[in-house]
Amino acid sequence: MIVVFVVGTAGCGKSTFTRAFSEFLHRRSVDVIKVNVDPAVEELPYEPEVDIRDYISVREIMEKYGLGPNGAIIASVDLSLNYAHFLRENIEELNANYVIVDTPGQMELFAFRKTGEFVTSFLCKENCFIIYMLDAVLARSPSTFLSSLFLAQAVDFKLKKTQINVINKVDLLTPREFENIIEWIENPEKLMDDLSEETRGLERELSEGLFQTLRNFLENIAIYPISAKNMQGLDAIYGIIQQIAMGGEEART
Ligand SMILES: Nc1nc2c(ncn2[C@@H]2O[C@H](COP(=O)(O)OP(=O)(O)O)[C@@H](O)[C@H]2O)c(=O)[nH]1
Ligand SMILES: [Mg+2]
Repeated sequence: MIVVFVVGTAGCGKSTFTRAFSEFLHRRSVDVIKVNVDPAVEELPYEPEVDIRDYISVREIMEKYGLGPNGAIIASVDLSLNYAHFLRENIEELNANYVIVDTPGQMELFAFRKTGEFVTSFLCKENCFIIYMLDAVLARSPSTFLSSLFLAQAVDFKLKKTQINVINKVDLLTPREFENIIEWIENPEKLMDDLSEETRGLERELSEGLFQTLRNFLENIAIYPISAKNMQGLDAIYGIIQQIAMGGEEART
C-alpha cells in the first residue's frame, strides 16, 4: 500500500489535487481510495471513502466547549488524534493499492502541531509520501518563491517522510512566469540574480543569506510543475512515486 499525504498552504489546491490524482490513478486501473482528514472542510470536490467528519463535527465542538469557529477548528484538528485508529481501521479494511490523504486547509494546524507527525506516522508505516504543494500564483516573484521553499523545507524537517515538492496551478501563469519558475528550479544562480534585482539594501542582504541557507537543498531537489485543474504533470508524480516505492530507496526528491 502506498500512502500519499497532500500538504500545503490553504487554497493551494490539495483537495483539487486529491480528486485529480485519484482520477488519474483510476484511469490506469490502480485501486485507489481518498481519505479526508480535514474536520472543518464543508465541501469537497470528491467523495472520500474515509472521512474524519464521520467522527468529528466542528459545530458540535463549538457548542460543547463554547468555542468560536477558529478555536473549534484548532480543537477539532487536535481532537482528530483520538479518532486516528478508526481511520486506520477503515483504510486497512478497504485494502487499496493507493491511499491519498487530503490534509486540513490550514497547513500549520496539521504540519506544525503534534497532529501531523502523529497522523502521518500512525496511518502509514512504509511507502509513505508527502506531496508538498506550492502555489504557483504565490511564488511568481523571486522572493515569494524563496519563502515558499523555506516552508517546504520546514515541513520536510518536521514530518521526516519522503517528500515530493510540486508547484500547482501553473495553468494560471503567463508563459514568461512559467519559464522563470522553471529556470529558478533548474538554475539556482538565476534565482539569486533575480533576487538581487528585486530587492535592495538590508532586504537584499537578508535574501542573499536565506538563499545561501537553501543553496544545497536547491541543488538537490526536484520541484514538479503541475496543474490539478487540467491534470498536467500528474504522470511525472506517479512515475517518481512508483520509482521510489519499487526501488525501496529512502530517496529525498
Ligand atoms: N486554475 C487552477 N485553479 C486551481 C488549481 N488547483 C486548485 N485550484 C482552485 O483553487 C481553489 C482552492 O482549491 P482547493 O483544492 O480547495 O485548495 P485546498 O485548500 O488546498 O484544498 C479552488 O477554487 C480550486 O478550483 C489549478 O491547478 N489551477
Ligand atoms: Mg482542501
